[in-house]
Amino acid sequence: MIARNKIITSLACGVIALATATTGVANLIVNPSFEDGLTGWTVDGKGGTVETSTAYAQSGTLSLAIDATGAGAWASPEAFQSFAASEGDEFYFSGYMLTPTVIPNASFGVLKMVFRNAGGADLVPASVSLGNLNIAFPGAESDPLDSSGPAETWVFGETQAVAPADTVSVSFYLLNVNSASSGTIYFDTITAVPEPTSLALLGLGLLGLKGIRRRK
Ligand SMILES: [Ca+2]
Repeated sequence: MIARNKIITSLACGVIALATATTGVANLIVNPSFEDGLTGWTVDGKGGTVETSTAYAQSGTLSLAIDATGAGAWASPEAFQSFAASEGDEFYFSGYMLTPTVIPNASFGVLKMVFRNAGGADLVPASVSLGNLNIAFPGAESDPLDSSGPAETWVFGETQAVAPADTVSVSFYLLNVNSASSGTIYFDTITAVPEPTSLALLGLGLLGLKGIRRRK
């Protein structure tokens, strides 16, 4: 009877762990809403600028403004965060993008997940279950905010992908892919989480159960 109670306790812990997983506490991104300035983010304006702005905010009072003005054509200003990763790891990446005016040319904003090997080369994802697979510039991308998108509206983007062989890192990029130095795209409320979180925690719960049975 005591052993059975322990098993029930263990199951309860598993349920609590699952409940925790579904509340989204596992966001890898540091400062995901830009309320702490650029803390946690690596930025490169590539001739344009990358800075926080109060002009628009999807959450809090700040967003990230990536302004391509001054960047040459297809020099794409960026902000990103990187983490250790291994083959078979799966990640979900999402966030919001906004353009003040309808984009007038081939420029676009996009969220892009890039896996790399120990040599720093970009790897083609093993699979992409949400968003779009890019083989030419390897990575997993959200649908873009482009000339077909609305102005002054936060547009949600997401992608999910599995790391291929030789992966040592994953990077989560916010990009203003700029065809004609065409201005600012705003980003806010960024999420990157390992998937499937719930299954991994369920596995830990079952391991716990096994241990209790052994000790009995
Ligand atoms: Ca914000």
